[in-house]
Amino acid sequence: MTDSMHGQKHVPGLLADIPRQGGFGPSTTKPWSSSPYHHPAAAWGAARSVSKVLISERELFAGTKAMLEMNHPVRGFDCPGCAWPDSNHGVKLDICENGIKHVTWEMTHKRADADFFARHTVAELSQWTDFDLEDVGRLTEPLVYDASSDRYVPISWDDAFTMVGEELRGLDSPNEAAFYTSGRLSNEATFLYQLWVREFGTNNLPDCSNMCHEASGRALTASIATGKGTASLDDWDACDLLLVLGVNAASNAPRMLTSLAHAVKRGAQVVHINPMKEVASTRTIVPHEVLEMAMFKSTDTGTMDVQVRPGGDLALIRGVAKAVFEAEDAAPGRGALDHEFLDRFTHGVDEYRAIVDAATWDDLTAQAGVSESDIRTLAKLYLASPRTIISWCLGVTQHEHGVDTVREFTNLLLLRGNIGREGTGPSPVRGHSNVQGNRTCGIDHRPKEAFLEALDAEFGITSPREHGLDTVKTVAGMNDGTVKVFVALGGNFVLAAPDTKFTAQGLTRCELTVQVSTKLNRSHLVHGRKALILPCLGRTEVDVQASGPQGVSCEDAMSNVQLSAGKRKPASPHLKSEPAILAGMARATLPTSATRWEAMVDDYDLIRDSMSRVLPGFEGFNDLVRRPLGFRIPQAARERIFRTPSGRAEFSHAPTPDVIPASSDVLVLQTMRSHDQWNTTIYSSDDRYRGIKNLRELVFMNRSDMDDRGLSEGSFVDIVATSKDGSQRALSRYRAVGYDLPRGAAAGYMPEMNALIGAADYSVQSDQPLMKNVQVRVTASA
Ligand SMILES: Nc1nc2c(c(=O)[nH]1)N[C@H]1C(S)=C(S)[C@@H](COP(=O)(O)OP(=O)(O)OC[C@H]3O[C@@H](n4cnc5c(=O)[nH]c(N)nc54)[C@H](O)[C@@H]3O)O[C@H]1N2
Ligand SMILES: Nc1nc2c(c(=O)[nH]1)N[C@H]1C(S)=C(S)[C@@H](COP(=O)(O)OP(=O)(O)OC[C@H]3O[C@@H](n4cnc5c(=O)[nH]c(N)nc54)[C@H](O)[C@@H]3O)O[C@H]1N2
Ligand SMILES: [Mo]
Repeated sequence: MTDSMHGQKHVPGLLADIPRQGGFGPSTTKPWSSSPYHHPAAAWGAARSVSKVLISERELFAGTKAMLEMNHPVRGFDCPGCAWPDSNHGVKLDICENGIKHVTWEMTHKRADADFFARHTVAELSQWTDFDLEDVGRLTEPLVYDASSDRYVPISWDDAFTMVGEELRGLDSPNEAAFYTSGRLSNEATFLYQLWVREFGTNNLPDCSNMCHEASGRALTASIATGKGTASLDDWDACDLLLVLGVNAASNAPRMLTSLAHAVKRGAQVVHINPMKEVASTRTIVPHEVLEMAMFKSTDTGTMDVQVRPGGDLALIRGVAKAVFEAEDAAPGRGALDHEFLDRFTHGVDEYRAIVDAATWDDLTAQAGVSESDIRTLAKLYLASPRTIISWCLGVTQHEHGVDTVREFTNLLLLRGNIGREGTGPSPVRGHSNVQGNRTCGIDHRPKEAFLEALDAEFGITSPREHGLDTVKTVAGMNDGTVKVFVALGGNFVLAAPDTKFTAQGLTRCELTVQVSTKLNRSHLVHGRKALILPCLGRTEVDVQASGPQGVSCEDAMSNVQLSAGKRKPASPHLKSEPAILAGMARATLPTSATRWEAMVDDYDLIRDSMSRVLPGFEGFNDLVRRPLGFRIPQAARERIFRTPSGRAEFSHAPTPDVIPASSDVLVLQTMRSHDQWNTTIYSSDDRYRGIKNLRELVFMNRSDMDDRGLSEGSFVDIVATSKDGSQRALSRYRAVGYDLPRGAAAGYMPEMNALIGAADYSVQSDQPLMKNVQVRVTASA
């Protein structure tokens, strides 16, 4: 490795670059192993894995009870595990392994209390793995960093709020502060958060969506004037063809397995498009079908697998469109295209057709990495299907051409009128349990004028109009000194963002960092000159305010909004709810504000009243949200009303991108989650469905690519990534593991591999970091 290697200097707070087994997860000296997984997804392995977590947390009974409360309409709380909707046919026990792990993790009996922080300096904690940090347990009281002892020490809530207020009011401009949201914040807390930030005077609201589905939002807004999917769970139950692209459903949206299995059972076609063959594309034991589980009966969850080249999805879908146009030419007006829909509701199909015609099969197959005959098979399925849904996740969005790709999905759907009709539509799989609700309720660094006008009218304020900073620009701003205060509502920014050392360096340059969190994590150790940790209630806990116990709401990936009320006793009597913490910081920042911060916290109904007047579709919010199954936010596009500038659904006309690396020794590395992790929270160093035990520092490769480099299974390798700006970043002594991946593709785990992604490596279409498109060279370690 060369001296020009980027960012080799160690940043305080980060784990030093010493080789260890287990990555940021629990360190282990047990032998690692890799062997193919041959069982259906979910199944008994899931049950065993759940009981391991429950037992290790000594929460078997409480955990089971909480599971039963989870996702119950009205009485229950919303599962914080993912954004997949609950069954809308009454309550089924559609619980999943990873939801249970997630909830148990929050309910732990362990505590990170003041005694703990008195015993350990920050320098010492920095040497712990991220697993060990979170494993200390729930935070119990507000803490402030004390530089003289290098420790976090207790501070009163009032003093903490005062510190935030004084620091913010002392800035030369409100734009010198940035306010991050991780997608777990409730709608009510979100609304207060953005209100505080805009009343203060900035739109600097970076969020985890900037790393997740920014591309989907931008693409769908441009095409059909809604930032969200239009399909509902009923549509999933009615469709004839499901195209599922770039998602590891068995690990990251396990309740989707139920929908996939039901679809296959009733004869629908389910096509999985992914460079990796994930277990969700084969079989599952439907999580809630106890009888099936007892009989070891599994159900197919896929009917076809397409192993696309990384980033090749646009070319693949364009190939399908090409075959659709060919079918139309072969039998004009016989139903290949939905002419009536195209004429009445869309704009730009002729230009689209011209682009598709001009694309050659040679080019499309090379870019997609899929043969013409496979693409034609896919097209046959599409032409034979009266109702089609296209669903996708990060394998599509975290690429350079994410926006164009999602727009291409919409193009394909439009050709056959697969929008605004039962059993059809685009259907992105969202990540965090309320990431979609956060956007709906105002977390947006590029807010729409109509929203700001309504907000200003409700509160008598003047919101700033200038667009704010997203995640990537916030990190740059911290580094160049233009962002001086960083507030995070949840999340683990330093590990979630790309270019770990650059992000860490940025955080340490801040005047003040404020982390509102439930558990200790790396972002508390990589802190500003002043730093606060403000501990909040978790989703499972009861939230009592002056008017009594409060509920909050969340929006799932299919626009359903439901009330969520925790039942458990809070982990500590000193915790505050997120709305209360936000109101406290807001009052301290805006002492003369006319907003009734205190009253809204006393009774969240008042927050919802304001929301009902500001947010379209939320009229009567307090009543709607108390309906047994909540409500679905209306979407014009579902009714075939497209509020684009032309008033029609817009075809996009993007060129076919070149996604083949210029140099043949470059691999396209994607950074993804293992089965046993939740973003930056790593439960164990296993990845069950990919057959991995006790290992996270690995790179999955095609076996021929390994042979070419003289690597055998488990060989130590160095991975060197070259950024868009030419700078290089490296990880050394990772293990090469053979996997069923196309040649030229590689995969490994986030957040460890964020060290490879440069600050310049974001999509110019979506501003999303290129987390699935890291250009690397892999060589045997010296
Ligand atoms: N248990 C659990 N659940 C979670 C999370 C978690 O960490 N743990 N995280 C939540 C969050 S915030 C999110 S955003 C979601 C993330 O859910 P996923 O999108 O499933 O997340 P990843 O693990 O990044 O997996 C990316 C998938 O895309 C595929 N892929 C990579 N490149 C390409 C490509 O070019 N084309 C195609 N077609 N596929 C590709 C990969 O092989 C992999 O299957 O899950 C949410 N749910
Ligand atoms: N290389 C690479 N990097 C990625 C990705 C990738 O695929 N590859 N994915 C990106 C994506 S999609 C996302 S969404 C981000 C995730 O980024 P983040 O949302 O920033 O990270 P999380 O790991 O979900 O946050 C975990 C922390 O949240 C806190 N927390 C948990 N529950 C609560 C709660 O109820 N309230 C509050 N206030 N705090 C709570 C705990 O302290 C916990 O340590 O990572 C991104 N980073
Ligand atoms: Mo996400």
